[in-house]
Amino acid sequence: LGNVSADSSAPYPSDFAWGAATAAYQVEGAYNTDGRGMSIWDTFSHIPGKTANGDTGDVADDSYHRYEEDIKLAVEMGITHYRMSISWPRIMPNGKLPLNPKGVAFYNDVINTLLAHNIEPFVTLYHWDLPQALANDSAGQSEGDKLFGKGWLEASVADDFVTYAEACFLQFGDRVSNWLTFNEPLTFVNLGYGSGTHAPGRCSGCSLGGDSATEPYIAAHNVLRAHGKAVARYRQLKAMAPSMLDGKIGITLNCDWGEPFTSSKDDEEAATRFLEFQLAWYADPVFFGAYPASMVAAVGDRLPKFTAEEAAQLKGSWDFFGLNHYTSKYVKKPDYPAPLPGMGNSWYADAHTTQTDTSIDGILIGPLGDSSWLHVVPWGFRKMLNWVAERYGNPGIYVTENGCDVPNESKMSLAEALDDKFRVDFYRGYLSNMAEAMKDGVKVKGYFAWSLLDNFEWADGYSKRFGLHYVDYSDNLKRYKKSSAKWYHDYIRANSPGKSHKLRMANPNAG
Ligand code: GBH
Repeated sequence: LGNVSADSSAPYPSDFAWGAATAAYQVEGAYNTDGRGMSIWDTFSHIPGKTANGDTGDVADDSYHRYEEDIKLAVEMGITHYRMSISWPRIMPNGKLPLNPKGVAFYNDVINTLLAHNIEPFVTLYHWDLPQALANDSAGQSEGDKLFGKGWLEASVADDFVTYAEACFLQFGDRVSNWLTFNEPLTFVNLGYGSGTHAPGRCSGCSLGGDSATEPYIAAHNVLRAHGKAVARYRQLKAMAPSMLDGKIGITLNCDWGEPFTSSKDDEEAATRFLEFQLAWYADPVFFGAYPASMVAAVGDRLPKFTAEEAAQLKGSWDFFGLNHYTSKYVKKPDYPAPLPGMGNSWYADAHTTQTDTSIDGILIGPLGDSSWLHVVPWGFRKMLNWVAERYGNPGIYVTENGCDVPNESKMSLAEALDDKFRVDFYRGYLSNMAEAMKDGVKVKGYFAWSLLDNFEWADGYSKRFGLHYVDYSDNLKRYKKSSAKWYHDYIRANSPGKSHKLRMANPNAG
């Protein structure tokens, strides 16, 4: 594996959060156990043709029943923090009150088990599994409307989300110090309402209905409204019960780094637009209370407007910046005027950029993982972190996801897959660039590897593996340590001057 030594001048503070991440629908399985309701991902993954090999999250890693074993893997790896998500329909089968006591009990068990092992839960409220029942509430005309309702297109879903968030704060908030409202709205909005490749499968021309010119902007708008309201509610509750709730809250946003294809002004502006259309679309409202000017100009009337009250609520609705980052692209200005000819309006056309994987000299930006979108570009991570720090006034940043899949891993023998040198190189490169960014002055407070273990990779089903641990889907879901898990363990140990993060107490009486 090569030598793992402390990144000597890496200024990891003693309370740095070293973690790994998962998400409920990707690992839990037990989709109809103990009163769990259906989510739009259950419905979507059961439609033939929507996922690779027709895979679903019905069983996934069965972490619902095997969470103790998974936490043991986390303990053995030496992480201080575990990022997990709560399944909304597991604790609210109808998307609304009342709560499902068995669902609540499950998350109490997970949280208490983590704390009993000195691992802090870092909890995402929404990692894409909208309760199907809410969708049904608003059923409309098209095939997709009937199946899914309007989901995030419906303004009232923001209020349902706040009810759900409040229930989580009250049930688990005495033991959870860090909350994330949403995971990657860019991804579930663009793929769910722009390209139709994720639930609820909508786009212009999609059989389930949709309108890629308007719906992504409407869905994003409602997600942002929901975020603003949920953060306001958390702060209200915190003020009322400071001894019970004294945590921090934020949102986690994903962004690929955009490196200008040439040093021309056109390409530099295109690269900035590329970053603004991904990250600033969400982060500007959260930090500044307004959409980026480039989007206001390009999207025009199709971009909804915040009321003065909403803008004020959104502005400052963060205690830290949550960032998911995987890869980088070269970006250039297309040689046609916006929008893309023949494509009509869409987020892609509005952004008016072209992405390429090869430089002007014909050199690949970085080795390709198993997924066609994932090139390994460690230096892009350092630039990405610096860009966030500069634009948003150097906030504390948690890198809430970073990781890769390995070319052909799913086709390898078990022994070959466990020897994942490619992934070790990925982490070595990205972590050393994160350390460089910290030396540049970026305030990184924590880092979460995606993922603790192989899991249901959305539309790619089980055909892509991002885990530090291997899950044998052909042999009773047995877990194995990959080389990368051992390497990460050694890296954490070499770079932890001493754990000093504040731990809450497990509460055996909760629930
Ligand atoms: C994350 O998304 C998710 O949060 C996590 O659940 C997931 O398991 C993990 O990454 C690994 O994928 O197929 O060309 O339409 C990462 C950001 C954005 C990467 C959407 C893939 C799809 C490109 N993702 N992108 S494409």
